[in-house]
Amino acid sequence: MNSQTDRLFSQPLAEVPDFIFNEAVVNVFPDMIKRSVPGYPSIVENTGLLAAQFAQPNTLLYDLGCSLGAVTQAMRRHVDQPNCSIVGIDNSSAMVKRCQEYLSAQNAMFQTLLPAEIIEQDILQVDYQPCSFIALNFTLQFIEPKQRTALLKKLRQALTAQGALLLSEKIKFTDADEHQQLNELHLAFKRANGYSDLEIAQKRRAIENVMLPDTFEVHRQRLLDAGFSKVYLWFQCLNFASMIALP
Ligand code: GEK
Repeated sequence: MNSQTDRLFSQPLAEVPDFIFNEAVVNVFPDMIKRSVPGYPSIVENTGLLAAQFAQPNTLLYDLGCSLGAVTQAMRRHVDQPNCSIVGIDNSSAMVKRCQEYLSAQNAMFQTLLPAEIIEQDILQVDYQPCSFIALNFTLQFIEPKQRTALLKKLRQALTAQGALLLSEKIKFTDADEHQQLNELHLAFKRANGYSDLEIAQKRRAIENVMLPDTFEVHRQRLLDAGFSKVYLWFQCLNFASMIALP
């Protein structure tokens, strides 16, 4: 269960295939996401606090695209409401298997934790149950753009009145200079974390067809179109942002 250093793109590849969340990625995932996503540890930890504020008794909390369950683990530690439990969902079987192992390890470390179940499923196919908190932490960007509004509408319908949806994403910018400068800073962040220019270029090629970011304005409007009434940006670090949407 030891996590390894991400060297997946360190050797020149004749052809770079599209990125998939397979076992090789699972083995390096905690290292990869920390070295690639500015602000990731702060977002995860604060998601636990946000979930604690919005969680209602007798409801579910969802962690959609849960990967190895970092957000699920933070929510389990912070949320303290009667008859609440967490459902983490991911469509990568390798992620789900490792996530379940991580949660068992967490069970052994803490005495009181919210119950959590991890399910292998496409988040577009889920029959969502009444829930008070939904985390989409860097997952919507992997959903086909034309499916995004329908998914958010479904989530909005499942959300209870006092609940909230958290959406974290890599973001684009309408202003070309702002876009370029924040992307340059992101490259600097990756270099400072030990990624070579080759690794950065090959990863970019692998991800460009599967991860499709939007601007904050597009996210905001889409959330409003899906029936949310308010959208707040609560965190931004370079070109990565997290927002809260209220019913
Ligand atoms: C974290 N939230 O550590 N259905 C279910 N899962 C999906 C789907 C789908 N349609 N599409 C992609 N995924 C995590 C990080 S990672 C972000 C999320 C990243 C899953 C995919 O298998 C992967 O585990 C996750 O969404 C995206 O807080 O790697 O940049």
